[in-house]
Amino acid sequence: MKPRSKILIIAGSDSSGGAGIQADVKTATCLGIYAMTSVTAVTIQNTKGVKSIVPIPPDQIYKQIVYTAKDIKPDSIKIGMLHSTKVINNVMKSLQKIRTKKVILDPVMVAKGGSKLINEKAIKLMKKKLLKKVLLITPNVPEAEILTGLKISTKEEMIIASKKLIKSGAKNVLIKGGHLNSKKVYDIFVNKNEIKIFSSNRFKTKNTHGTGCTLSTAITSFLSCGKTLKKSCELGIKYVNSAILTNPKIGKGHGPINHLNSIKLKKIFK
Ligand code: PXL
Repeated sequence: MKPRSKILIIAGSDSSGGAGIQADVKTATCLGIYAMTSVTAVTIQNTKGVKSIVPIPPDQIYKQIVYTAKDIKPDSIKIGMLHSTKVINNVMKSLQKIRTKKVILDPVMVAKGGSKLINEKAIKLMKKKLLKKVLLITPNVPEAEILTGLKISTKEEMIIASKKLIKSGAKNVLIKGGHLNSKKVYDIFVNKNEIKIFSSNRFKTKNTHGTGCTLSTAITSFLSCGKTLKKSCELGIKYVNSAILTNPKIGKGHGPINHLNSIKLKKIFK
């Protein structure tokens, strides 16, 4: 096949390959999409945790975005790890310049092992400005709690938090329920006009590293080839569920999921 469309990914690198930009490029590729990147930070990590984080200078992040998009216009954009206010400001400036409407923000805050991937001031700026400039935000429950100041322990409280985010200026919100203790996993999609609850089976595994990155990029990918936002969320959730179910069980800690679940290899390459 040939690429169906083109996306730009603005995110941090995960040396272990399971999350961050590596997960994003794999996801887009396995869904038939051409992926461009702007790297915001380089992390040193394996499945057991993050060892260090080296930030990329904010003006370099800006230039990666603007110079790349000037040549190849992205159909949609995914934003992941943004660790400082300077990075957020540069990303906002670049988005204004390249004028792509379909922008998805995964408000990445903490890695699986507990390492912080964003500072406090940056969270405030994200809430105040960036949140309002994107088409969709995809927080997990702990991130939604920080963004709203609310405690979330049930599906109903997820809906209340989503509505609060809409009130504070978000256009569309998908809160991911994987962190709750419920038997099923509920992901809640909310905008001004509707509430849609996606219900999935919960798989018992510790290998869920990179699920958030993968979901937001899968949604960005489906959106880039013309599907509606709600359909893109539904298909993105399906792709992640299938990737968790078939996870390759590699690494000694929280292992990666299986991005290849959508792919069939031609016989001549086997
Ligand atoms: O899953 C959040 C995330 C995002 N971006 C990078 C990461 C992680 C988690 O480890 O390393 C670069």
